[in-house]
Amino acid sequence: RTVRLIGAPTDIGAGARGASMGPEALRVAGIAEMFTRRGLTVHDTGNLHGPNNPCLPPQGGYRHLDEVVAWNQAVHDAVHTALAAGELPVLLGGDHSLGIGSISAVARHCRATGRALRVLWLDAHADFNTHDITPSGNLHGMPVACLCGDGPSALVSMAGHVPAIAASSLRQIGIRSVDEGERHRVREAGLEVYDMRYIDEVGMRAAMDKALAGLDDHTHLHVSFDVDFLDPEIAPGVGTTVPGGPTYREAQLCMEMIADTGRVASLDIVELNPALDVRNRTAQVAVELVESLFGKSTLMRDRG
Ligand code: DIR
Ligand code: MN
Ligand code: MN
Ligand code: MN
Repeated sequence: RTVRLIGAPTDIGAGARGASMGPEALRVAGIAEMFTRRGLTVHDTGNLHGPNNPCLPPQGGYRHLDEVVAWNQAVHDAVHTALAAGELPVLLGGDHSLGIGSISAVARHCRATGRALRVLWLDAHADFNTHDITPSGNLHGMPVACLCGDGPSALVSMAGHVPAIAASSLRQIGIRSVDEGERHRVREAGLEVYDMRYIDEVGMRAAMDKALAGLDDHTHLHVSFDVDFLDPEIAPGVGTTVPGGPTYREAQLCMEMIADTGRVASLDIVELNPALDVRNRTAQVAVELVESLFGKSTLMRDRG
């Protein structure tokens, strides 16, 4: 299997600057060498190009909408091309608004090949805001809403099908920051959310058993890994830290259980912000966890 690395060096959808340095920090932390160790062939296509960050205030509830559309179009096309070539796309972000282009391309590929799609959204945030309820105007707080059909038409219809994904194909894990208006929308849409309280009460194992239930042999499993999913103690290099996240071992178990399904077919690694990191430690942790996601395990063990 060949992994295609796609760098998208932009922080256009975020509040803090610096996620634009994410792709290179992940390469410096050895992401390509890690995939090679896992027995995969690595095809690093380098970085995509797009508009600079103009650092403007929101207009009509969105900051940098045109620029976010341009970056997402580039990401959509690159991810779709990788899938069509039979490679496994790994998006090196960049902020999480890029999940719109990435996941809409994955969904388009699944529709064309008649496969079911399951999206695992690992994040401290629900990313389900809309222009009328967003506290920030930052589009990295809106990708899930856009994918489910709520948002500006250029983003919502990027892959030619609205909504790009059914809300029922999504599972959110690690959530611990949901804005007031967003909370109501999450409830109304019936999103399946395994928040930190749920993980505290039943444990990561039971939470992941539920999040991974119902996959079949043909399901395309997409993992959208917002690095702020992790507790800031182990992952300080993100723009919007939220305390009370998964520990190293909880996160590793989460990744190991996803790996056990054998269904991972595309991945986003987003929101890594090297400007806020300590000696690239967060990039290193992200690479270690992705190694578990691709099947690194301590012992040989039976499934189940
Ligand atoms: C917040 C922050 N909910 C917003 N969102 C973040 O601005 O919409 N998402 N950081 O990753
Ligand atoms: Mn090439
Ligand atoms: Mn996010
Ligand atoms: Mn987040």
